[in-house]
Amino acid sequence: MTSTRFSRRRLLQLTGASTLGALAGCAGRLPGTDDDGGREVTPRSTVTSDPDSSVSLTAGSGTIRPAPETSTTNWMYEGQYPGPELRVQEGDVLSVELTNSLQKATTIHWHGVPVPNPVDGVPNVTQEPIASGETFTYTFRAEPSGTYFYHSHVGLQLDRGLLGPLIVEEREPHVEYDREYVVVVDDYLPGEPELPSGSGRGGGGMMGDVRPPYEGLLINGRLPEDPPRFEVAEGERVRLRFVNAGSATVFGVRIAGHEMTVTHADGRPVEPVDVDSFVFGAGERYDVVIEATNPGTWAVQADALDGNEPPARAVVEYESAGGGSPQRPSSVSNRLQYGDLRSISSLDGVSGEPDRTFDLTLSRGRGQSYTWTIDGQAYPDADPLQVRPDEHVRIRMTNQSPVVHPMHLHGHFFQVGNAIKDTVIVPGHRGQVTIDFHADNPGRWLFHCHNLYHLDAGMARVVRYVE
Ligand SMILES: [Cu+2]
Repeated sequence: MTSTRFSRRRLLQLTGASTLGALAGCAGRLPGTDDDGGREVTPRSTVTSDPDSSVSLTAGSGTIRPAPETSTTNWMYEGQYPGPELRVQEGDVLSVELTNSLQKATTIHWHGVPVPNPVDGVPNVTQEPIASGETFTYTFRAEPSGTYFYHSHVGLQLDRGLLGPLIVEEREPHVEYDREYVVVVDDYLPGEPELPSGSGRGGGGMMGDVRPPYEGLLINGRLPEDPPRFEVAEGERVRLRFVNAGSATVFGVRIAGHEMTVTHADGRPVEPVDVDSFVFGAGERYDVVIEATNPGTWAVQADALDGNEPPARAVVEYESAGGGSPQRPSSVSNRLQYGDLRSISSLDGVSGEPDRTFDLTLSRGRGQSYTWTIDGQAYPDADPLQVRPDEHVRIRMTNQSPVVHPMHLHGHFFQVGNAIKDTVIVPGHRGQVTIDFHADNPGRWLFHCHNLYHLDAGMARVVRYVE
């Protein structure tokens, strides 16, 4: 956090209602109107008490060097990629003043944190995009604890490097550990991201997809030829907080010489489960603990399951090991499945039968252009999913495409099996996933695929609270 400026400052007045009122509604509907049988519910207001932590972030462009011989121009926060780690205690009020030094408008979304709607950072849904040269202050109570990340929610800016980790420390962890490292896994795209062209090979045919021209895979901003090193001492328990900040990559993660005990999924504590690998899609997070009982130098490896770039790497290095090249992980025999995850806490308001169910089909759009749809509609030309306060809402998804979709719901955690998460992979080839959530956070919340290209090509809906 060295270049992050902390200060106590007066909050900018955040008036969510007027911000919302100034904007056109989702799918062209104005808030507060009675179409589709409901008046929009006023969101929870933002925190007005003095912040416990105040941070200034500037979004701008600069040069990154992911390896000694490699450099490129990126967009980033505070001149760092990944952006500065924001770390606060559970329940603290965090205030982040974002200054936009880019030539394009931007926002920040606090991925996974159920913030009040006006500070959720979705352009034209919860706020106007922050114009070049302008500032905007996001203030919210950081809860519950967990491993999160923050990123731009405008267009394809996430794939230009506008991201960073957000750690909300628990007051009483349910697992013991001696030290921890944050592990941000990402795909590396030098240059400006763009949507594939619609037709023919460039669009991957009618049903499939095309991968962006990634030139590598990164851990904490490093290519595998210059991996970050995580020092450990023999006998320690080491917590690793993995964030998939990639824009279009499903990663499979392994650590040589050590079993991983998964302790948290998307920040929520789970009953510890031992595995030798896990898979996560864009936007998912897992915390694991390893026991440092096997001195040496060991690779942490993240393979792209849907790409053929060399795997991202980090190195776990025992103080006693004295360097040397790391040993590679062996083949996978015990990979984490969603069914292995058992949340320690329960989600209120989702027991029994739902009050409302949406059956949604995920698929590639028909026609010439590159589009991805939910029930045949491509956002923003798509109907909102209307819910009423306090409802138990179920969403059943069927994936009619051959590629996976990591689906993310803003503003809420959801139950999937026995886990509580905010992002879940829906497998390809008619894969089905059902999520349940409690409608306890009024506003307009994006529900979307976290493959950034699918999102930008329409795979999103707004969950809209009406009464
Ligand atoms: Cu998708």
